[in-house]
Amino acid sequence: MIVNALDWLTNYWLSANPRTLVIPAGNNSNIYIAFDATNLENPNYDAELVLSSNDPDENPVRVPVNLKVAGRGDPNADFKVNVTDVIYLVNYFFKGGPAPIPGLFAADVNCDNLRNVTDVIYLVNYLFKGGPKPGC
Ligand SMILES: [Ca+2]
Ligand SMILES: [Ca+2]
Repeated sequence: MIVNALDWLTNYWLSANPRTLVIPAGNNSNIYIAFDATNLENPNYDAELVLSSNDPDENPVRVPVNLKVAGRGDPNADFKVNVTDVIYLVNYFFKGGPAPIPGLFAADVNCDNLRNVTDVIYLVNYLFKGGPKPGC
């Protein structure tokens, strides 16, 4: 019988269910890992899942975890903010193009809870005129 426990530093964006389980020898079980990017503004989040057990050969097992968040100003979700995002927003606002991939919040570049041409201007100012970066 192996007793496993999954643990990590406190990360509100990463969760596991169950966090502790008992697996009889010769069997297996699933642990469901969930990522939640709600209210995350930074592009990268790192953590390490640590699987502890009573197995003397494999204790603990460490699994690096990385979450990339496509945020405001990155409507095409390529994790870069550049002129292609300006084009994406112009297409979305004025030409019936696809909605921002990460969600509609990505089009609200200036965080005023509106999605319109001022967001395009804000993004152009950031990219080409040293304006403030997208985000709240
Ligand atoms: Ca982008
Ligand atoms: Ca806005």
